[in-house]
Amino acid sequence: MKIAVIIPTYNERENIILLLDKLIGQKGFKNRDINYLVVDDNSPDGTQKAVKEYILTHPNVFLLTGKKEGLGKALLRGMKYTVENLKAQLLIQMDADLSHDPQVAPKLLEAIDAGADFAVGSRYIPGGSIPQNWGWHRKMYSRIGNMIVRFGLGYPKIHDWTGGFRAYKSIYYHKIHNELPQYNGYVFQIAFLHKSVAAGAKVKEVPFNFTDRKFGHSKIAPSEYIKNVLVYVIGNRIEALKKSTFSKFAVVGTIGFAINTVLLEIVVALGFHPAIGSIIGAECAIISNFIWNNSWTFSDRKLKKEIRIYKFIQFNLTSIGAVIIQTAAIWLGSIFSGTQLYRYYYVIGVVLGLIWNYFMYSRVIWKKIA
Ligand SMILES: Nc1nc2c(ncn2[C@@H]2O[C@H](COP(=O)(O)OP(=O)(O)O)[C@@H](O)[C@H]2O)c(=O)[nH]1
Ligand SMILES: [Mg+2]
Repeated sequence: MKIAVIIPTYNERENIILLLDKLIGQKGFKNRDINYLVVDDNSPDGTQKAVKEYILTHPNVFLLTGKKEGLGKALLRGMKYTVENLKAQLLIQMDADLSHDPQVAPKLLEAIDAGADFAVGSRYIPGGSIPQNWGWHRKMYSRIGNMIVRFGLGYPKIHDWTGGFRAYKSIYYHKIHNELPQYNGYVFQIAFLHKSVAAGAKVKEVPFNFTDRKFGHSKIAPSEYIKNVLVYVIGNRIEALKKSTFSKFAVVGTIGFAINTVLLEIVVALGFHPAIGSIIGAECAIISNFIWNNSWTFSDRKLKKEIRIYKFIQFNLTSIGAVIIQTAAIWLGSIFSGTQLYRYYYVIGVVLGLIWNYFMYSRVIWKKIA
């Protein structure tokens, strides 16, 4: 299998050759078909000159240059090049500053050999660590940021989202690269892992001890870190909610409720009995709910024309069922504690009625056909 190691650099002259030497010398890399790609954003410190000299004696090392547009863009360019030009099926991604232990790189490949699609170098599982000498605020940013992602996105089993020391099958680049150009810095690392997992990647974490760089300095500002992480996680949750069947069901129900109320008022204002207003309002709401749920909430299970009338009758009966549940809640409540608390039981009744409706819609009327 063809493998490529992608190393983004910006002012890493002192580090990059040391790192390449260590990687190429790894026992675990012998007998593997590995190329190395340095993605440098025209570093002013002479990184490119050092790499070009190194390439003269190391034909499996490549250099990709470009203008500085941030780490995310550099990584994407690197992925594109290794996949399209070097035909890599497996990619390793790591920092140039020796923070990512070269001895762990072969272990990432072993995790893939053992069945994972995406091996994540992790500082936050037993055997891994962050540097002792990091200031408390940097430690806190990193820990809290990763916690927010873990629990906010709902993947508690993945502990390190921002480390950026990883190996993955290039198929995930093909699947998700179109969704990535808007992300940068740490958020790029989060988005890449998150979208890969959402695309079905099986993840295995491999512990490693993150060491502070000896040469040069960090380019990624931690100040915006928590804010950017929160924006990603919250944005993602809102997107998921928008797509969820239940929230669409709630929107349709609210529209139905508004139709019901407005029609009741209009019919009464025209001089008719409120009971007539109620019947007209309720039936129009039911029709609206049926149409919207069929064409939007459950659009993936749209009803065929020939059964629509039959399903509409079923839908009406279901709605009567909700009215019965709501009335029964108020009636039973008033037997236990008198009629003063009717509003309280009304709310309970409405909630039970909603659960009933949602259950009937999703399991009976718009039942999934396996
Ligand atoms: N090509 C490129 N590499 C970058 C850029 N920003 C950071 N890097 C590289 O990405 C890796 C991680 O950056 P670093 O500044 O060490 O971040 P930190 O370890 O989170 O403090 C290093 O190898 C950097 O040289 C960039 O804009 N372009
Ligand atoms: Mg670093």
